[in-house]
Amino acid sequence: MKIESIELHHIDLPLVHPFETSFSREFTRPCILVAVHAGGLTGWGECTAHAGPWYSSETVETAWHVLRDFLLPAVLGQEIESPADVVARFRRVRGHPMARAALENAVWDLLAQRRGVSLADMLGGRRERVPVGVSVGIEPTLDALLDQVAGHIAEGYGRIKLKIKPGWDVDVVRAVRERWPDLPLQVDANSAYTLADVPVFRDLDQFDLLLIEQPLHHDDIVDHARLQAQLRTPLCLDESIHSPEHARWALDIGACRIINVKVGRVGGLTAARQIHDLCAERGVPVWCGGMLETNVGRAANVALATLPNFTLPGDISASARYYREDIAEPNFEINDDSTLSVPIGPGLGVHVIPDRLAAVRLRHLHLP
Ligand code: SMG
Ligand code: MG
Repeated sequence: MKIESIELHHIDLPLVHPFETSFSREFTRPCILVAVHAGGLTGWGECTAHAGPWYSSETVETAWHVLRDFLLPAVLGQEIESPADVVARFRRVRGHPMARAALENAVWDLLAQRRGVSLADMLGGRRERVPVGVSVGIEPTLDALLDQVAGHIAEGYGRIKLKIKPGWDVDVVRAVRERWPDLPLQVDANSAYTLADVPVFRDLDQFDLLLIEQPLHHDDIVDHARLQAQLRTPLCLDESIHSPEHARWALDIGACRIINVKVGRVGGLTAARQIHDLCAERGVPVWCGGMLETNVGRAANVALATLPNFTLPGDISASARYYREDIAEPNFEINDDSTLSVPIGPGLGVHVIPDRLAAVRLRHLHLP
């Protein structure tokens, strides 16, 4: 189908609770939403880049630039029949995976709508519900953290991820483990440590964690392989994996035993599914990471997590954990078995509410 026009919406949504990691404290979630128009249909994609280059080198501004000046011109007015056509047109662009993913994923939604199938069906997923957990940020005090964890368990979440950083690690994990001895628990350091911290990870190794996520440098696999060799707990890479090639290199050298797949970080649903397939072949479990998405990005994550090798719970919590009023409906709710239900409508299965989008919009572009 011929791509007739594309819109970029730069929005900023207030979070219901500040989210602190080893690198930043976020109060709102700025992001770009991409709308692709063709044949009377509109496909939506979300760019997961944040305001500053803290989680990754991409920002809202770099993504806006690359989308407007390079990616939109590569598909506007073109005949696109499959996501592979978009991937082929983006091949010349190095880096900027979150910008590429936003537009590629909007085309997936568009093409799924045209076929009248859900995005999960189009990806080849099988599940009707996907297992999820909640990622709990760093809190001002240990008591405040324990209250947060207790609240999320009461809401129905069966797996908790704790953000850690030097000075907020072993004691925090011990306190949570003592109070909930059987809770499926994992930690995420967002690259806050070095190999000099091996003793910290030896301590964390005693707590029966599901995994330790991205402890070392954000681009590293070599030091992670050295650390993994000394630990019983599986390491899981997040920031270090930007493509299927990165995933293969990391697995080849034993840098991790699990991979966190984020559609934005790896450059779109096509690459995300390739990483899923590679890991399935090698017997390596994957799970779907989160970037505080709106319901647009959340719906894409839920669809991705229906693939069979997404065997660990995703960081895909219910909409209410993030926003008082999302820009798209319906909201995702947590089921009593710690899952989210997969939308069955065509495409993403959520629809953007124009008034809500306009109310939080900072900038708008409609090309051509
Ligand atoms: O969407 O629930 C969510 C957040 C999950 O912890 C989460 N994401 O490194 O995995 C990660 C972080 C990145 C968030 S950037 C502020
Ligand atoms: Mg992470």
